[in-house]
Amino acid sequence: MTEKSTIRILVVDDEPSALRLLSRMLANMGFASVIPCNSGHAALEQMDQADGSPDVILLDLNMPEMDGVEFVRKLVERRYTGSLILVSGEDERVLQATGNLVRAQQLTLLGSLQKPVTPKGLAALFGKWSPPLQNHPSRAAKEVYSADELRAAIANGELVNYYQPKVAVATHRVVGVETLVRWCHPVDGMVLPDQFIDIAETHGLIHDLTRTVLINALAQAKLWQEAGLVLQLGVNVSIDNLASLDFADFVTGLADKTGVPPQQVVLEVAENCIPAHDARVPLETLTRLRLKRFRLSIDDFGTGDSSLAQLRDVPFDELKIDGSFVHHASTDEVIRAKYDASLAIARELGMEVVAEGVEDRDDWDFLCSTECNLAQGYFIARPMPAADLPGWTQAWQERIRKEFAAIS
Ligand code: G
Ligand code: G
Ligand code: MN
Repeated sequence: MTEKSTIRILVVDDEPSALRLLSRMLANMGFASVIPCNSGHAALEQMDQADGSPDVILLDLNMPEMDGVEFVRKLVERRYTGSLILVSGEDERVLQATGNLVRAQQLTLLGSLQKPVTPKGLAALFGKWSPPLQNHPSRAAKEVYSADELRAAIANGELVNYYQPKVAVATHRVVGVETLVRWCHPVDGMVLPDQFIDIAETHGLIHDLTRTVLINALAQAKLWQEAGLVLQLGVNVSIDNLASLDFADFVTGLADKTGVPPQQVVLEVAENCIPAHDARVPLETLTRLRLKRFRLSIDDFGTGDSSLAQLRDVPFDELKIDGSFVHHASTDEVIRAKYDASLAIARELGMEVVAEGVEDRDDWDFLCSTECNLAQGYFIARPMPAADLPGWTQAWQERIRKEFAAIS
């Protein structure tokens, strides 16, 4: 957990009384680093000279010289990566319209508050805040790793699996996890997969990588099983894995040896990796795995350009709607249309549906109003080390009781 005392907050409001009130409220909530600014210019000056940009900015929309919308544009120009809370005396629709503008710029909006701001409203929005780099605290900039470094890392056991829970929308039960690999680098700390999966794919290391991930994941599933936690286990596979003639035998042999039933293993294939009609080996691999009762899942659905024919060629069990068609679906018509279309395709082909990227309560409530089966995303849990899962599962039960009282 990040200490409240280390979160840097900038409050921007032209009214001295509002500025004082907000600052005092934040101080009472335990935030120690709060900087008041009486104009957009003052805030930008503060950001330019201070060491490190703020984590959260509370922004009043109605200011005489630089208004809130203009200030947001300056934040984009400065590549601000922190979060934003909008504050205004304007009506709900103005706040909502500005919120849409903010999100369209890919800024993180914790929410909007109408004046007069209450401590409760403020606390609710800060409850949504999480450090953007939580999973890789020690690394700021991207670095490029060589194939040799990665090869050594795989051989030295530096790859560790994180697991992100998937829960049933109707019952709230935890039904499974998705395995997400990380490189526990001795110097750089936790390195995320987007910094090494490509390298593995282009340098022929993806076979060793996926095998390592699978071996660790199945061993873990077995341990959970023995502890009474029966979970579906999702594992991401690359097209290169599918194109390898011995992959199906490897996976089958491993499940057999570990004692994890194939029905419990979900192999996730990104939509843009779904084999074409004439890709004989990948299609063979997927069909053989399905015959052995492994579950097949289409990942990141909506981001690729697969045809209906391609989707029909492979007996997929599950379709994961990409997070970009889930988050904000309740308020954005375009997102919602893509979500609905994805859901309809999955239903047409008899697949279970997983919504990815469920980030907040609005997303969750929206899913509950649709026929979606499973949900995954930061609102439920971030990817976590295996050791945290039993504790998280207990905490989730508790949360269900408190937050979703209507359903048990
Ligand atoms: O966890 P995030 O955790 O940042 O994952 C980023 C991307 O890396 C996702 O697209 C995910 O599918 C991919 N990824 C994570 N783990 C693996 C893995 O074990 N194998 C492959 N091929 N991709 C993975
Ligand atoms: O591509 P794939 O769906 O396998 O990868 C999942 C990726 O999405 C991982 O990087 C994971 O950390 C990330 N992720 C999981 N939940 C959320 C979420 O709620 N919001 C966002 N933005 N990313 C998420
Ligand atoms: Mn995935």
